[in-house]
Amino acid sequence: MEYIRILKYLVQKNVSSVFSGKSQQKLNSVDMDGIVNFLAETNEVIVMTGAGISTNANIPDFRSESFGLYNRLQKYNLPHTTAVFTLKYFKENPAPFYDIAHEMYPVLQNAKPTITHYFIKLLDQKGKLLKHYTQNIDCLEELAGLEGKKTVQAHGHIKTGTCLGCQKSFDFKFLKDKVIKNEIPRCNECSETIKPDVVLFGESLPKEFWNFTSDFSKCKLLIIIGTSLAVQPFAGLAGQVDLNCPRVLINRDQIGDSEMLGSFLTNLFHLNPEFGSTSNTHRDVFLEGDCDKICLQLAEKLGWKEELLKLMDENNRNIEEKKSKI
Ligand code: CNA
Repeated sequence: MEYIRILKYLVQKNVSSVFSGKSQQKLNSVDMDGIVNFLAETNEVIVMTGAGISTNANIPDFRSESFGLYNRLQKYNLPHTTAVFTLKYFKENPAPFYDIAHEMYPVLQNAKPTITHYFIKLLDQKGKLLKHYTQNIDCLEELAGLEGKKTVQAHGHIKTGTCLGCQKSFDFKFLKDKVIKNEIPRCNECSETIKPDVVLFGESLPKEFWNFTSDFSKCKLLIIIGTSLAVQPFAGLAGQVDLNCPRVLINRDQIGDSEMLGSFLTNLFHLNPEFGSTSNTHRDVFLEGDCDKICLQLAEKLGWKEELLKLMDENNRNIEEKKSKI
């Protein structure tokens, strides 16, 4: 282990110095103000998001210490923590997955987009958003008004489900009605289990995801929000931008600091940003804290705060009105 740590340090230092020798700093300052000034002048922004942008909508993420879903899985006596979200285990025993879904569906149904979702929508309104790549399955970006073609839902979504047997498709209402009654949704044709169209571990990602090279090669600023960047291949997208492209992480926790070999390889090939590292200071900025607070701060510094709050207020009122008519 010690050997790997030393090797990792030497290789990182070496690779970083080679890159930093050729690197061109595009930010006036490698901090929030540098990002704000750069963003004011830049279009072709890509935003990568994870479950952290929806925790303020009361939707738990995976890994947060008290609130995260992983913490609630002990009672299922699983072979390993993530088993409930793997295709193999789901096929053998969908009950724990649907037990969690039973708890989560009412939350998902009532959730409203957060300031962060509206900040992404505003980036689009300002003509700055090239694409939003999300791991989230809650579709809150859509509820915030972001057009479908602007988002790549890399891990699928909960809007539909598919029968594992005959592949028949089912809508959200069908699934929700069963899940809320604590039933496992079964196909009305062949009686096989229906799986929501979320990507479980062991499944391939949707084909829109695999067009990432054309987006990421154009990217001028990468904003990563509310994710532990622990899930591949999504996490590797962070390494797909140009070596000089500024990257900002807005997150409650520092990430990418694992001693695992997987992390060693991703760092070696610069797949993951080195936020907070002293060896890669010319382009990576870590803004630590709650993403809604930080997005609001960014909006204020950009002179967009009033617009952001108005957008959120009006849209949330429309959502309420639509729900009251259902
Ligand atoms: P994760 O591994 O749970 O990481 C979430 C990260 O967000 C952590 O680093 C937290 O510290 C951080 N965070 C949490 N709340 C905030 C906040 N308010 N402000 C700033 N940072 C915050 O989740 P990832 O998205 O990285 O993992 C990928 C999984 C989670 C994907 O496969 C998703 O499908 C899955 N997931 C999605 C949802 C959703 O759709 N809302 C919910 C739960 C899990």
